[in-house]
Amino acid sequence: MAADVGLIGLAVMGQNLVLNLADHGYSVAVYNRTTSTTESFVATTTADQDVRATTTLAEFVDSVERPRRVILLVKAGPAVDAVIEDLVGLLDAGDIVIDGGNSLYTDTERRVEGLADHGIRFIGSGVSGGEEGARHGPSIMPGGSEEAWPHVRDMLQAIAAKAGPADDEPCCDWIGPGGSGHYVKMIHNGIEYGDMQVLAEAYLVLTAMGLSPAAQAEIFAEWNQGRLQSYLVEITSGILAATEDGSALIDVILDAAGQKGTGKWTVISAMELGQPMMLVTEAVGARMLSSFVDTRARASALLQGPSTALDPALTPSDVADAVYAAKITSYAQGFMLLADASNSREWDLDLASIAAMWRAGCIIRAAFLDDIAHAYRDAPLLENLLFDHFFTDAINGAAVGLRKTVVAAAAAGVPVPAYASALTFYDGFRTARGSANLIQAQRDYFGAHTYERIDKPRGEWFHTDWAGTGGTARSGSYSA
Ligand code: 2AM
Repeated sequence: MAADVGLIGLAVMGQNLVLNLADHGYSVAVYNRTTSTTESFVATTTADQDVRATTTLAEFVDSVERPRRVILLVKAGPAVDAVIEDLVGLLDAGDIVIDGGNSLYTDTERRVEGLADHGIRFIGSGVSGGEEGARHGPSIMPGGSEEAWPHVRDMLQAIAAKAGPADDEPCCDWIGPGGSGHYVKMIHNGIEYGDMQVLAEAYLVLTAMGLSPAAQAEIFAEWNQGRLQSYLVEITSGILAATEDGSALIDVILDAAGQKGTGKWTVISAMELGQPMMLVTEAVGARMLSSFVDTRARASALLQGPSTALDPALTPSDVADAVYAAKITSYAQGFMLLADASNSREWDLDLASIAAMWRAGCIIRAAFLDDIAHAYRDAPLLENLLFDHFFTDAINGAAVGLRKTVVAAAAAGVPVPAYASALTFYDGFRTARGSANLIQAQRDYFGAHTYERIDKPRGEWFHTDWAGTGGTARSGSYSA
């Protein structure tokens, strides 16, 4: 009998997804470019895991039941196109290809259209949760060819993480057309950059308070019991508790952060859409600055900061508020971007469902995502997360500690870009009349870009001959 599903690409994510599928009763045909990997992997599976090795793509395709369901977990980029090109001639119309790798959403968009020309239904699915998630239940974000969804729904929901009060709500649902599945995964990763930076700043401020990594591990463990409960807070506690030869391991790790680009792509998309995803932008920038290790060492000898110590009135509870307020701000920004992307690309994203899918399995999983899911379930067209009454109250409360933390950190010269950015966004957002009137006047002064007036209807544009030397010509204008 043919296998229920096929999977190509047996690196660690692929292997773990195969085992997850097999544990849920699916028979899986597997193929990998390097055959020895296929053979050694299949040799490790158990008798009750129905995993079948194939050594050529033709044999692989022949061994999967029709309409075929073929999952790709090959290296994102040209490798995905290469495998698709080889597959196209072997598959039949109606077959389904699911790319579960970290593809860029614009590539997915192109592949959905390209394969539709061959009658092949293509799904680009974000899969989050790392190796452990892939093995025991990731968050799965499928998008693309919607008529394929009924054929893969049960399978993907079976292997996904489960959330909710009874742990029976799969963290996998249909995202939308085109590249929307991979787009939502990209935003997940961008938000993850923000969450990590927010916690790294807590570590820096608590360190400036004189708290040892071991003491901080306890604080993070305590935070993990309340509103900050999340996978990243939990592992941060474990990281700060870890020792090597009796000393904190964190103290010997080089402070130069790596990145694979999903944070950067999130920021690029936000810029393109004109959305102020400021906290994640700072998080990406902070990683970039961290990589200049030698230059920073030279700068530390040249550039002076304040000699003031951190304000002793600042407490770990203020820092907890800073973490919470910064997180709320970052998610408000992330959901602004998702809402805009949904509108401009006509994806019709269900924001409540996306928040619900991130409750378990993925790296940003957190109790707090339940609150976001509630907010958008109560009001699908919510203009902004901060307008939901729960979050309005939450940020009004936590902004006090955030402000205290930013002030204390700035006075002592401790860099907290994510907190400062969150506070700036918060203050800017709640300022009904800001300073852009001056920007508009400057633009009109040097470039005759015109301005609107508060005493006239929106859309009426005025120009002033500021220096008394200009003509009456006006420049064309656009709004970002
Ligand atoms: P490999 O074991 O033969 O290298 C992650 O790199 C996965 O993608 C691996 O399973 C790898 O196969 C596969 N991969 C990378 N580039 C590929 C390509 N051009 N064609 C097919 N598979 C590829």
